[in-house]
Amino acid sequence: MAHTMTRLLHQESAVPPVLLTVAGSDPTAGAGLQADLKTITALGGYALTVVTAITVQDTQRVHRVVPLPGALVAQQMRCCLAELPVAGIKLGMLATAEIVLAVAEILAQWPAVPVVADPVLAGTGGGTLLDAGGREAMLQHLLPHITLLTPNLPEAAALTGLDLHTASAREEALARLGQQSGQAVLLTGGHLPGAQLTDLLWAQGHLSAFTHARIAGGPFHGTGCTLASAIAVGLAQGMTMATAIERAQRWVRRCMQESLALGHGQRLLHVPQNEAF
Ligand code: PXL
Repeated sequence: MAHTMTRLLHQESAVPPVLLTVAGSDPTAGAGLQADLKTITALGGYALTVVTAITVQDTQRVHRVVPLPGALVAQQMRCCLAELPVAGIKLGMLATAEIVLAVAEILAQWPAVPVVADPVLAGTGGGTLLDAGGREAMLQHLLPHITLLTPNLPEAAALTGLDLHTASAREEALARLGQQSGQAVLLTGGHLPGAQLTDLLWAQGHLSAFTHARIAGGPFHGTGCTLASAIAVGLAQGMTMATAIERAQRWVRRCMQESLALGHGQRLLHVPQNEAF
């Protein structure tokens, strides 16, 4: 009887879309692989988690980064992709040029799977999370395989070499990165001052703006990882890019509102309890 019930429950519940996140471990679980796992699960996906690096950090700073060999990252990805029905990939901290190149090679073999990439260069409180060669490798080899790139302002400035203090420079940066990926780029506006913040989407030459009231009380740890993961789940669930972005922004804002000041530094994003998204 109990066995039959279990079987019925399994049959009746829809199979969640499978998301593969490729990211660094953050032991505070505000950002990184742990943030991805929380968001993907909460929004109705099943997360496969490929580790790229171990970071040692608290809420104040990154103390140490130990990247894994590129071949080991590639082997984890290949093993998951060969067996499991991956409907979306999220890329976070890739740590080294070697890992970036290994990941790019695998993405080239799975062109039908949408890829959302957060070009993680540094921690919220400092600390280098991608080596100098990695940046160049990302531009040349990774971007062509990416469906949506989600840089924040410092990341877009570092990737383009542009000073992004004016709106026209920001649009120029978006167009440059967009043309290199050929698909879409979302430039997040949280680093700009003001009571309102605007995320700008470049998609096949068209710009659109998403404006929200700023949530006070930061700094927050994990906003970039949480946003990119949430968008990846939405795309895997069949949402349009704009709908996936809007749902992800609502999700990040709720996680910011629920964030916890557990240490002495940044607030850790936290999953709202018992809410449907
Ligand atoms: O928020 C960017 C980020 C991504 N991934 C890992 C991190 C951080 C920030 O500290 O530690 C593993």
